[in-house]
Amino acid sequence: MSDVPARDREVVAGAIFRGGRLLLAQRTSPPALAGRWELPGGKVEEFETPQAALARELREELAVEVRCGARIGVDVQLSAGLVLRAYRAELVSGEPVALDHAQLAWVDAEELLSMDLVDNDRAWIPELLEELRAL
Ligand code: DCM
Repeated sequence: MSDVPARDREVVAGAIFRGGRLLLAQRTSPPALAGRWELPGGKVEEFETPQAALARELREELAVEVRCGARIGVDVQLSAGLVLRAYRAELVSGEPVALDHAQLAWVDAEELLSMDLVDNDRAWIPELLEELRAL
């Protein structure tokens, strides 16, 4: 038995801002979440950094290269041992396309408030709004 506590596995999500707007992606699965909007991302693999995982997920899902920036918003506990965190992501190359989502949307502050976001991501609305209103 080790005395070192197990660290939470992490799900990372990217906040991409451009021209006063934030990129949202509409989920296709699972059925309970299909049609609802999220910051795109996914699970950090074993031996992968959150930054590398975010870059990999956004490459797979949006066909873009990003540079992972600072954390934004609170930790969201998904289940025992699984935590969801948002990071700023800066577009380095490519134009986002929905490879894994139903569609994408670039929203301003007002539109963000009207989107049907997945419950977990609603925790980040204050910081996302603050950023959009400062742009
Ligand atoms: N998830 C979330 N919000 C995000 C990204 C992911 O709530 N912006 C959740 C949905 C799943 C888990 O994280 O419970 C893993 O995500 P995925 O199904 O996209 O791999």
